[in-house]
Amino acid sequence: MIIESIGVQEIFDSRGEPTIEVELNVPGSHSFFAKIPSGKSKGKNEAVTLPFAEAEKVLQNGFAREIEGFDGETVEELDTFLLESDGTKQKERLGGNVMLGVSITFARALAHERGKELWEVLHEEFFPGADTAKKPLIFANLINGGAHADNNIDIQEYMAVVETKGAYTESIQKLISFYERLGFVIGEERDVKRLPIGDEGGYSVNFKNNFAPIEMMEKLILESELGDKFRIALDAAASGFWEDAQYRFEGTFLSTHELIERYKEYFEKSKLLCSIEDPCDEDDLEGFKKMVKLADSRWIVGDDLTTTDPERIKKSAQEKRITGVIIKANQIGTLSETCEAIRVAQEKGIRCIISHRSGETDDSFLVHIAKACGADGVKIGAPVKERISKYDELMRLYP
Ligand code: 2PG
Ligand code: MG
Repeated sequence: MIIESIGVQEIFDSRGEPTIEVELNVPGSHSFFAKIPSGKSKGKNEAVTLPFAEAEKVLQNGFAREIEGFDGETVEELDTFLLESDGTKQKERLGGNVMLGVSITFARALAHERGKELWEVLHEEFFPGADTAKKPLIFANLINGGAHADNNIDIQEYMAVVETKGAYTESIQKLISFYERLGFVIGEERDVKRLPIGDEGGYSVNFKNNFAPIEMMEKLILESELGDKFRIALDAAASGFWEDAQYRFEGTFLSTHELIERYKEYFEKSKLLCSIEDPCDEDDLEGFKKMVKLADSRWIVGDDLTTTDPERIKKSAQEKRITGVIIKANQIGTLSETCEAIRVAQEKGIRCIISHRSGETDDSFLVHIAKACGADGVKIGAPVKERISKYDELMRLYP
């Protein structure tokens, strides 16, 4: 597959923030596109995101010419070329967002040439033994707090975790009804008709404390007789409330030990709480370790801690800081490294959740990564706006 040219356009994500779309042209007048999402609560070690104007400059200042005429038959060949051309630790020269756009469009071009889907190309190259029929759990963020919302809640995300045995259509229908019902109950309690919505489509209102949203979701799940299909997960995104080596939580400062005591209470009070992402700050490694011990069979998931970096995931798994990991391709910047991160996690027995960003586009490449590797979960936000494309793609890819 020969690359004829590449280009970059400015587009806007679900938060109305600028991001980029990459275009790749191959001989025969075929063009392929990739829209890159963007995050707000980022890990320190994520690949650099270049703003559109700088991304355009990178192309004009030589990279567009450098890549013209590239010829390769695998995603890895292309990514090796990109990594060599960038030559920096955090993709400062080319930008992780530009590199990922080129990586995805090239994989899409290979898929087109072979008459295949993107997920098939990734499966064949990176995960030949994986079970592509395995249905990932859906992690749908229904109540937003932290950096993603304008309310008094410190925890960033309260998610419904939906298990699908039959067709996705049915479980997604149940999720939509549940999301609406939750909105109705929250609105009725506060006597408001239109509820404010956070960055990922979840309701963004005040609660009496950080546990109250769990309580409300649990009550509603049980009342709706969904207790066998729905559970609850949190993304604490604790780096967001870590200040001077303490956690600012419900208006007071807590030590790691005190914060973990709160989570312990949550586990005791909630039967359905099954997973906590980034329960501690990304540098509070001992905190993560204690959480894994406390959590038993519940998942302790790394995101800011691990930043889709194979080395960081390996270390975190070996040190028993996590039992699950969030995979976000734009945290690392190429598909090959993303797939390597998944392979490392799978080898270490760590669950993989392929995730969106808070600033999403209608590009659904994450669902293809999930199917290619037989992921344990997909994290895609509430079933609204740009996120609907991910739900649609789930239904299409797992008929
Ligand atoms: C997270 C994500 C997605 P952001 O923290 O897991 O939910 O948010 O894209 O802002 O990092
Ligand atoms: Mg997170």
